[in-house]
Amino acid sequence: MRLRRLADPAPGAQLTGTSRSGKADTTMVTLNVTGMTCDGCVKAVERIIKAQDPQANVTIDLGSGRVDATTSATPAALVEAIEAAGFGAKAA
Ligand SMILES: [Cu+2]
Repeated sequence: MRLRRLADPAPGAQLTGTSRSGKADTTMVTLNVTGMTCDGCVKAVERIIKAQDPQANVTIDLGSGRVDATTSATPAALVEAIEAAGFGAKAA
């Protein structure tokens, strides 16, 4: 079939493993997280968020409990995951 080639993926199209390369479908999510008492907690919360979205950009302030994440994960998903780890979390 002459037109068959049109359906083939372009060489290198899947190099990054994402089908939306070049289009960051992310939002800025701010959460208030309670129960963080040390840097270990901060790292744990960061890990939890990155488990939801490995591409997430996360900033956490231990003193205020404020968590800013630029991520494709939804606030609800992040709250649920953080609470499952034993912290308190609310969308700010
Ligand atoms: Cu801690």
